Amino acid sequence: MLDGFVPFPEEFATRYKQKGYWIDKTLGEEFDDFAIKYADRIALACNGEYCTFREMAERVYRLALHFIELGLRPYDRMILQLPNELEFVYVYFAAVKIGVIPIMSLPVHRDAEISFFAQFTKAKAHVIPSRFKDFSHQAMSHEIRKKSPALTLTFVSGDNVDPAFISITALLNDRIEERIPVAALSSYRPDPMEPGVFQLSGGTTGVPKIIPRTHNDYALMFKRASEIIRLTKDSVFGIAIPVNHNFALTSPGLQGALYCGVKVVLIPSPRTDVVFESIERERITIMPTPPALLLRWMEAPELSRYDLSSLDAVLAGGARLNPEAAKRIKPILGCNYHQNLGMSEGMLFWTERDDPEDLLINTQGAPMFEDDEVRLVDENDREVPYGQPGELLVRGPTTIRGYYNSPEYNKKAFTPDGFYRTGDVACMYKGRYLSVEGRIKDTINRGGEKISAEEVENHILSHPKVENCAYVAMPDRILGEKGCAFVLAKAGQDLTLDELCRFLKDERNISAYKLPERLELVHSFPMTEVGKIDKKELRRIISEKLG
Ligand code: J2J
Repeated sequence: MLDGFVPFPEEFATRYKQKGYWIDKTLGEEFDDFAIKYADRIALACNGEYCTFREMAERVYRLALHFIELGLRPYDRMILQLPNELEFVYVYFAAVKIGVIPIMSLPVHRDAEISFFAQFTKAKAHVIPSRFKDFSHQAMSHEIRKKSPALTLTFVSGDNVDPAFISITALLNDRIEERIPVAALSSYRPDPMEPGVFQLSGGTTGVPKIIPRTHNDYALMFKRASEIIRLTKDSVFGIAIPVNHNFALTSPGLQGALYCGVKVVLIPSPRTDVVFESIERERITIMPTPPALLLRWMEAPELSRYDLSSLDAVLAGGARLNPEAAKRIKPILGCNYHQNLGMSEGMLFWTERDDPEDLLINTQGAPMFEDDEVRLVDENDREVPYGQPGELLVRGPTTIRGYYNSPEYNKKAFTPDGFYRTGDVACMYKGRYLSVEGRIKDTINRGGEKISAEEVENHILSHPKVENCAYVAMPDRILGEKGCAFVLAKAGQDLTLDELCRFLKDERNISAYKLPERLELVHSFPMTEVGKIDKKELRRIISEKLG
């Protein structure tokens, strides 16, 4: 078993298998099945390029053989940082096919995050675009490799590949299967009970937490989600958010769509015009989207210039959808919607199309499985009365039992009997439906992107002019929340937002989405009774200030 992985207890694993949730197939075997079943259909579209399931499989197997030849083996880790492009799909499935565990990082991650993943997981490979939004991932990979002895392979999509790195295009053009038969891949079969994918936690701690998803539970997740949202062979699935994210990859995402033989359109940018143009051209029927993007689409002046009549449903998740916004979806976009409450740790809730209006608008849905266990508890872990708000604790056949290699933190993040403490506050509503009412975890949810306050605070604290700081959410009409830094400067020092952001970006190398969008200089902090900075009060102060 992979060191640092917390397996499901025997008794639960047996039950989940007996009940048919887990079928002991690897994600690679799932891929083999749909690639054969839908061979001649179009699997992928991106920027006007198309490929069939057969072509996709040929490229996936070719890359997998190259990975083996280059020394990658089951359970090796690979940091996968590609954007929404065809190469992402080939690399992802090639990795899971031979049990190499992709770490689903984002193209916007920078040295601070990637170095941590490389060192913490001892990843062997880093997969990057040659250039993305004017940033050189290649220069970054060089720097990271100097600090990360295990990282010895960098794979690059696109052209102008550094000679020290490996070109994915060159691998795809080299017909290795004429030297080594594709059947050889079956010798590299991972155990479906072991982690197949490492997702990343939005996290509440100084460093991101790594979420090990097993082949068994990940496959269960995308299959059931694809039924709930009613994918049919005529659906066309559009992905405009980073495909690396759990929502876009597995809920039901890329994997669930391909499993149903559905064409997946990888949209390179969430920009409104790019998205609308893609919907019109590819006749997209269904799309996952955080509420922030959905609001932008609904308010876009160019909306009426495009034919979006193919849209059948949007999937709204990642942050709370305002009920007023929910009511406007059908009149404005002319389509249905499903709300979902998801988490990379596993459990997923959905509203369904035929749900009564009240549930559809006001709740984030019900769990997917009978064996999904949900508890709402008070601060002493006692269950709250039905209908009252409490912290959401979850356990079930898709929910992890521990973060990778984090035994101490796991004691806090999970109950002794294995429930994951989500940090979300929810109310139970008509049966098993939930509505999210808030959260107790110290994160900022910026349009669906989660930012750990502690992680950013640690970076801010390293600024030479900063004495103390607190990073909190401030309200934003479109994004829901943005980050506001309250800073107590050292005596006689002044600090501007610009100066702070430049430091965080250039010296601390953190991703742009984590940067504060407002700075409040203070002379002291409100404190709680136990002597901690009172963030609740800071959130109140900034909300009031912003009106
Ligand atoms: C309020 N908060 C929500 C919602 C997620 C599908 C969809 C989303 C994610 C995801 C995902 C919310 N209303 N509808 O993994 O598979 C907040 C909660 C939750 C956290 C998880 C998927 N939907 N949230 O967003 O790991 O706070 O996963 O605990 O990024 O997002 O974040 P993440």
